[in-house]
Amino acid sequence: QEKIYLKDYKSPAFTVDSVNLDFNLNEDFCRVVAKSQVRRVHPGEMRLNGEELKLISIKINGQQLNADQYQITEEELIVPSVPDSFTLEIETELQPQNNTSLEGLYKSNGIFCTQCEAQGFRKITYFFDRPDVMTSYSVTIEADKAKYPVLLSNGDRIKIEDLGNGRHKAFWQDPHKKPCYLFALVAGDLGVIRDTFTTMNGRKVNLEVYAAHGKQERCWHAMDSLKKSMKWDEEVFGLEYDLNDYMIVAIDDFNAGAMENKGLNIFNSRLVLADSNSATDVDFHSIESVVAHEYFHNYTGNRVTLRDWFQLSLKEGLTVFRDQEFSADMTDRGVQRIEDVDALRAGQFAEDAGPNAHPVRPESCMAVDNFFTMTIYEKGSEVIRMMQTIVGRKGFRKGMDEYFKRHDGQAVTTEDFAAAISNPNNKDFTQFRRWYNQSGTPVVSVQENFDAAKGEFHVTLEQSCPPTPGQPTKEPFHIPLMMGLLDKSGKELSLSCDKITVNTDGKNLMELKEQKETFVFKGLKERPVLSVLREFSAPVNLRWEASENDLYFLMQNDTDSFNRREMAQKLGLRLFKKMIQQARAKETLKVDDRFITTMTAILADESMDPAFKAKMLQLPSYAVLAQEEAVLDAEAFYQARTTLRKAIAAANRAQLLNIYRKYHGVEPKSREPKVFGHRALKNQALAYLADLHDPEIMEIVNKQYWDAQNMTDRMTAMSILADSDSAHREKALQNFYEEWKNDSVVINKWFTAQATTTSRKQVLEDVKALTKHPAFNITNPNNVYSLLRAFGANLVRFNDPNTNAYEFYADKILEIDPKNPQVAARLCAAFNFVSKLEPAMKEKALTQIKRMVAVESLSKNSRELLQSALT
Ligand code: DPP
Ligand code: ZN
Repeated sequence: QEKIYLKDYKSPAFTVDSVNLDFNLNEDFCRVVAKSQVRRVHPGEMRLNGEELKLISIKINGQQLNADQYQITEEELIVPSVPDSFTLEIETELQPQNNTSLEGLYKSNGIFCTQCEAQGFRKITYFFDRPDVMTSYSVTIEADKAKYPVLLSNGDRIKIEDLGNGRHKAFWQDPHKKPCYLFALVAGDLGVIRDTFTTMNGRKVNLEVYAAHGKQERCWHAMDSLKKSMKWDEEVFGLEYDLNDYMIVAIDDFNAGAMENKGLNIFNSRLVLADSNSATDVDFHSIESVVAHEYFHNYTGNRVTLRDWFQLSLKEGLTVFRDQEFSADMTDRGVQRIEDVDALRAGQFAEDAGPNAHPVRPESCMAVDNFFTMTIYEKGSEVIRMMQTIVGRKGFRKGMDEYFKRHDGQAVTTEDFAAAISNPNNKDFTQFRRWYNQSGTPVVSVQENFDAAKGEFHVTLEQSCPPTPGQPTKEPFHIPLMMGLLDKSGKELSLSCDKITVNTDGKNLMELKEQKETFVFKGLKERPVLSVLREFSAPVNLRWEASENDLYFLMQNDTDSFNRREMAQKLGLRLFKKMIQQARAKETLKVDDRFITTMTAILADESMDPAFKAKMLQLPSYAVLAQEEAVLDAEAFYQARTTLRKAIAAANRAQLLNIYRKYHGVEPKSREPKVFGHRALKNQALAYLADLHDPEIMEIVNKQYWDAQNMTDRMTAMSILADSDSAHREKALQNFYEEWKNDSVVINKWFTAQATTTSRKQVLEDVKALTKHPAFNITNPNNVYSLLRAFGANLVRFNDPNTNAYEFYADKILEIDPKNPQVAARLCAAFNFVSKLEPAMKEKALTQIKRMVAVESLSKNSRELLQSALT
C-alpha cells in the first residue's frame, strides 16, 4: 500500500469556478451530472479523483470524448489533453442503496444522505477532490415526491418544481465557495422543527432540525444548543452567521459524530435526539457541545479551510478548542476543564504513547480517514489553548481577527494560523511550532529547592520527550507552565522572579524553552508550596516527586480548582501503584488511611460544589493506570481499584447514603447544570455504595431503576445491576430492552451497559451473544461502537488472561472491514496496548494482528493501524 506525504504537496493544476450538480434519485440507481467551469493553472494533463463510479459520459465544451481520449484507473479519470478554460460535463451512475461504506451518497432508513469528508465526494462524481479547490455550487435534486418530500442541499433554497409525474425537483445555490468535502445532499421523508435566530446585525436566520417522523420533538435541545452557539460566537469572536438558513439533519447510520457541511449539517442521530426520558445528562451535554462544534466550523473550517488533509488540525484543533470554551461558558469552567483533560489523558496520551503516535500535523499517511484522531482533535485543541495562554485572551482574540482578515475564503496551513496569532502579539512562535511537528507527550520533571539563608526558592524544570514512530529524538518544546506559590495558610504569594511572564489575563507562566531551566523566586521568609501546571496549561506528563504533605495541602488549598482535583488524582495514583505491586506479588492489598480520611472530609465538605465534589471523588481510571504502569496486568488493576473503592465506601457508608438521599429525586426533570451536578454526585455515591455488594444497597439501586424519572437515573441503576450478580439484574435488563427495543439511539445504551462490566467475568460471552441479538445490526456504526468498541475499551475484561477476546474481536474487524473500512479501523485501537501485555497475552494479540494483516483485501484504513502494532 502506498503512502502519501506532506512534502509532495503541489498546488492544484486546475481551478473550478463553478459547478452545477444535477442528481436524479431512483430506488435502484442514481444519475449525477456534474457541469464545471474549469480553468488551467499549471500545464499538463487533467487528473480527476473518482472511485467505484460508473462513467456514463464525459464532455468538454459540449463535445463527448471518445474512449481513447481519456483513461480510467481505480482511483482516477485522466484526460491527457484539455483546453485552458472549458466546460466539463461528466455523467456518472451510482448505487446509493448498496453503499455500505457510508461515505459518498448512501441510504439510511430510506433517506438519501451524503458524507463527503474526507474523500467521499469522489464516490459521487469525478472531481478535483482536494480541499484547496474551492468552488461555487448550484445543485438540483430530482426524486419521487411522495417518498422524498424533503430535498436539501447547501446554501439558499431557490425553488422546488413539481414535475407532474409524481416527481419533483429542488434547486439550491450556495453563495459561498467551498471545497467538495463540504458538499451535502439529503432526500427523504422527515419530520422537522423550526425556529429563528436574529443575528447581531438584525438578520433573521431560519433554523431547521430534521429527524425521522415522530422523533422531531426530541430535537428541541439541539435547536436550543444551536441558538446558544450562534450567540456565543458573535459575543466571543464577533462571528455572524452568513446564510439565510441553517439546517441540521439526524441520520441513524453515520460513521462519525457529525459533519459541518455548509448550511446543512448532517448528524449522527445520537447527537441530536434527546429528551429526559431517553437521554442522560451526559448526552445533553455532548449534544450541546457537538452542535456548537459543527456550528463553529462555519468559520473555522468552512470560511477558512484546509490547504491539504495534513492540516486537518487547523480546523479540528481550533474548533474543539472553541467548543470547549463554549461548554466552559455554558456550565462550569473548572469542571469542564477537568472533563476535557480526563478525556485527553485517557485517549490522546495513550495514542501518543502507542504504535500509531503521530504529530498534530502529520507528515505522511496511508488512509486520510485515519487522521480523525484524538491527537488531531484534542491535542490540537491543547496547542491552540497554549497559544491563548501565552498571548492571553485579548491577544488571542486579536490574533483570531487577524486570521480571518488574512485568510477568509482561503485554504491555508497550520503555519498560517500560528503566524496570524503570533504577529499581532509580537510573539515568536518558531519554537512553539514544534508542537505541530513532533509527536509524543513531553515529560517535564520538577525539582524544588528552598535556600532558607537566602530566602530563595529554586524550581528546576527539565523536559524530554519519549521516542515515537519515525521520531527517535526531539527538540525542546516551548512549554507554558501556569503556576503559583502558596504560603502556609494557603494564600497566594506575589512572585519575585525575573524569568516569570505574566500574560494579559494576569496568569503567571514559567515558559520552559530550554531542555533545562531554573526559576529563582526571591524574598521568601519560609518555604512556599509550589502549584504547577495549573489549569493543565500544557499537554505534558509532570514528573514531580512532591511530598505527600504538599499534595494533601494543595488538594485542600490550591486556588486553582483543576490542580486541587489533580492532586487528588496524583495521590490516588501513588496509592494504586503500590496496590498494583502488591496484587502482582500476591500480597494483601493495603489501603492508605490518610487517603480514606481525606475522602471522608471531602464527602463531608458542605461548601464544596457538588459537581466538583463528584470529580474529587473519582479515582484514576483504568485507562490512566494502563499508561502509568509498565505492564498492563488487568487482574491487578482490577484488584487495586475495587479494593480501594470498597474501602472508601465501607468507611463512608452513612455519609454516602446521606448524599444519596439529599439529592435523589430532587428536580428529576431539570436540565440546569447545577442539577446535573447534584445528580452526578448522588449517582456516584450510589455506585460507591454498590461496590459493597450489600443486599440493602442493591434494593435501593433496583428501586432507582424502576422509579427513575429520567434516563440518567435509569442508566446508572441499570449499569450497576448489569455489573452485579444481583437477583434484580435480568429483570431490569429485560425491561429496558422491551421498553426501548424500537429506539435505535437508546438501545445502544443497553449494549454499552453490558459490554463495559468489570466485576462480571463473563463479559466476552455476553458480548458474543449480543452480536447475535436481533437488536444488533453490524452495519450500523452506533451498534458497533456501543457494543464492540466499548468492549475493546474495557481494559480489564478485554485483556482478561482467562479468555481470548482478541480472536473474537479480530473476527469482527474482519467481518466489518470489507463493508465499512472506517468503522473497522476505529475498532483497531483496542490493540494499541499490545507492547504492554505480558508475554502470553502479547503472543495471543500478535497472532490475531498478524492474521488480520495477512488478509490481502484488508482495507488500507485497518492495515495502516494494525501494521504499526507489529513493528
Ligand atoms: N469534520 C467532522 C467534525 O469534526 C468530522 N466528522 O465535526
Ligand atoms: Zn470538527
